[in-house]
Amino acid sequence: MGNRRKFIRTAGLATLGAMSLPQMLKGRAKQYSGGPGNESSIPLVLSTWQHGLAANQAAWNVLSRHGSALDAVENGVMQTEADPGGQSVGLGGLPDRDGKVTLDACIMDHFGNCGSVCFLEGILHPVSVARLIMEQTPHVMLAGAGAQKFALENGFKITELLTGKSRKEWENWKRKSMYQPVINIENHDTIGMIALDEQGNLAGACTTSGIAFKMHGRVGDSPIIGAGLYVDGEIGAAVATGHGEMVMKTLGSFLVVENMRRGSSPLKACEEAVKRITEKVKDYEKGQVGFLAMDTKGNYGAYSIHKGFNFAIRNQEENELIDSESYLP
Ligand code: SD4
Repeated sequence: MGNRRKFIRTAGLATLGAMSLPQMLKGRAKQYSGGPGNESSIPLVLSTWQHGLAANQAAWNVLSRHGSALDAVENGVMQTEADPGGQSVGLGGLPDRDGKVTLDACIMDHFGNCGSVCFLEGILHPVSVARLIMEQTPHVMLAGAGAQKFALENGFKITELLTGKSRKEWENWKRKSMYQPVINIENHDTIGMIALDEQGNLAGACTTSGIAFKMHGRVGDSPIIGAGLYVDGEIGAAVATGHGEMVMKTLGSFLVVENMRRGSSPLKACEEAVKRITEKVKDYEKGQVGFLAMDTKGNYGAYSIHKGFNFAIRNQEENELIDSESYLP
């Protein structure tokens, strides 16, 4: 890794060890300086939202022991899937309007191998099912009952994912039966993670219970390769979070990677993809979308429609939360 390791950073980040994890969780995100020079040392892992701090740490446990980016992103997002406190991912996720927790997830490596599950119920680690589909079937995506059958046949167990807290929130929601998601509140916290290992290989994973109180059967962007996640081992990787329909209409993560292919920095590439949404999607200001990207050299960037999106970075020196730039204040 020697000559690939770079220590140029522009985000002004604190060194690891200066804060405990609980302190970091309480702390406000730093303002991200943006620009093409956001270069980090590698290995490096980035993920969406505050829960990314803990997820990144799980990924770092793999990367720091010379592990692959693919193993790191799976291990990283599994941490979030198993955390009952997060109400947009796995255990404890808010259900759909019928009271069912239905999960979407995908994973992709630097060769372009990918696997995905959608509308999956009762399985704690959809990302691992996605990886198994990638590695052991001729397919990319399995849905619903078929995905669950495949998981059970391969040793996964049924887990009750609806916690008391999420059930109560669903029951309260049903009383009002309003479907007006609150930006950065009700529908955030999908985990999208991208990592670059010391071999210089990229991988990404994305996992979510989707938009709270969605229609039963609704599938968002997160399991759609090119929408919620895209990795091109020669160019870079990107993940999306937020209002999935807007991401799907513009194939957001693929667009971010294609923008990088044409020479945009990760930050600029994310900004251009957000601008595409603002140009093509009606009422875009009613939803939030954030993109997070890195290239093969460890340059990274993030951009969202609304202020409020942040991401976590973990490398040798730091484990920190950073505010993304945004189109709207
Ligand atoms: C979805 N994109 O299902 C997901 C939700 C999300 O942060 O990202 N929340 O539309």
